[in-house]
Amino acid sequence: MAKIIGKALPDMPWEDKPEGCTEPVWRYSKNPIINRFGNKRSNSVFNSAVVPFEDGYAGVFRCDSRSISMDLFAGRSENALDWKISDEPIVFEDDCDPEVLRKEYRYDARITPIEDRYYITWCNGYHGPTIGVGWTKDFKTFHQLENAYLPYNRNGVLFPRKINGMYMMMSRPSDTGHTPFGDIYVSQSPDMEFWGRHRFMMGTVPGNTSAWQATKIGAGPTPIETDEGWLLIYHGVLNTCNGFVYRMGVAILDIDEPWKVKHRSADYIMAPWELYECVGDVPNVVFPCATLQDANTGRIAIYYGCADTVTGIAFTTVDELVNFAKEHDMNK
Ligand code: BMA
Repeated sequence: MAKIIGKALPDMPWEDKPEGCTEPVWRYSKNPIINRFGNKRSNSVFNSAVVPFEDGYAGVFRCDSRSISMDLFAGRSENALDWKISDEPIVFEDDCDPEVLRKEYRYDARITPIEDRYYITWCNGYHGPTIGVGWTKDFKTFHQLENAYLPYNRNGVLFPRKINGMYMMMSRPSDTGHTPFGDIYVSQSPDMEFWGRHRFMMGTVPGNTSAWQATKIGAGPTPIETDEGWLLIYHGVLNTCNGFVYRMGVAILDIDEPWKVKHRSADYIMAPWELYECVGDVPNVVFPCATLQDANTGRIAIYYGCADTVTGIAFTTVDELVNFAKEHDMNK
């Protein structure tokens, strides 16, 4: 039995695996949990992050507006299913270089609690996409730090604690457009400002052995610490005659040197099968950005964007994912 190293979260959303289901991940029966109309001006609400906060939950949501501009909005929930999302985008305090606050666009946030702060990373427009970094303690006042990298970069995802005394972040160097390539790297920082010691972690899989991740891959939710290593859920993309298709995969990373991949599944764990994942503003996308997990039971709820339009959740357990990564290991 694999074990989550972390906190108990007995009240997190959960449904047992349906009878007869042989998948490693199963969807919430009432998906999607957030529809297009998550706040006043939203065209779509997806690729968003949530964390346990105080006696409930807090989140940072990607709400694309009716003018199709991308920005981040704070939200709160008692049960992690019904969300109240602010109508006004997050405003960062002016306690940093004004150049950093210059806003072009922001999207696809992750939230990573480290020590007494909730760090937020997102795809931040700065002469092209790069990784924005900020933090909050209360989800009311937000502070922005320096962009982590030069453009162009996407899918910046922090590890939830220092490793060997360093903050560590995954990222996916990219281009200005709908990048037709992309591998995951890990970078280190002593202070959340200067990032270096860049290490290749894992890349696309060319050929015919795991084609769902042949075009590009990117880290998903904050990795989950387990007694088997870091559990990473990520997205993999295949370019088809109808455009990109986004699926989800799982890997287990070395706990001290997380750029070393111990196991990586050749089979996807989840793919766009349901109507709300296949029909929307961008069809055929499941895009995970957060999990909630309970260390006592090993339960995991994955929060994911569906067809770049609505937000869904899906359930699994640490055991399901660890076993799946080992059983379908592409290096076996
Ligand atoms: C990526 C990002 C994601 C989006 C995906 C599919 O490049 O923009 O936010 O979900 O494309 O459109």
